[in-house]
Amino acid sequence: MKIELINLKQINDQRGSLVFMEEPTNIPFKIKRIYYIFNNQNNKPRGFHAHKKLNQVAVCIQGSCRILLDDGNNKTAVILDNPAKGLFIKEMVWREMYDFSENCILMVIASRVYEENDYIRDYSVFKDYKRSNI
Ligand code: T46
Repeated sequence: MKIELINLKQINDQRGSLVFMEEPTNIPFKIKRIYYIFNNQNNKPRGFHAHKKLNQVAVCIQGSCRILLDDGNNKTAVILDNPAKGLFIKEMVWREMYDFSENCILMVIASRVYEENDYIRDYSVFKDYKRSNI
């Protein structure tokens, strides 16, 4: 599937670097929530779900990890290892995160508040949703 990476502007000066995320400049939805994933234990993978309505941008602000995206037909994996690169993860895309570096901090910008009933955590249910929405 097509991977959409967002190049976030990195502003460097003699003090260091700064990256900003702002709607609509570089985030394509109204930002409702921010969370981050860190302290990964024993390289345990995460994710293994899709969202019915949630759109997100994931940025590895420290270290690196891989994210596999699956639209129901095709799977593509991408490495996130740059704090100025955002991965746009649209609704109804299955995601798996793995290969976390020890220092990885994965920050996620989300279009909706947390809603457990927006998650599809069963891959066969995800495939059924995809089939019924063609
Ligand atoms: C996603 C990937 C990239 C909350 O209470 N509020 C929140 O905003 C979030 C994100 C999670 N939680 C709770 C729900 C679970 O009890 O935190 C626990 C861990 O969440 P989950 O197992 O869904 O975490 P991941 O890493 O598998 O998935 C997360 C996001 O949940 C998900 O939306 O797309 O990161």
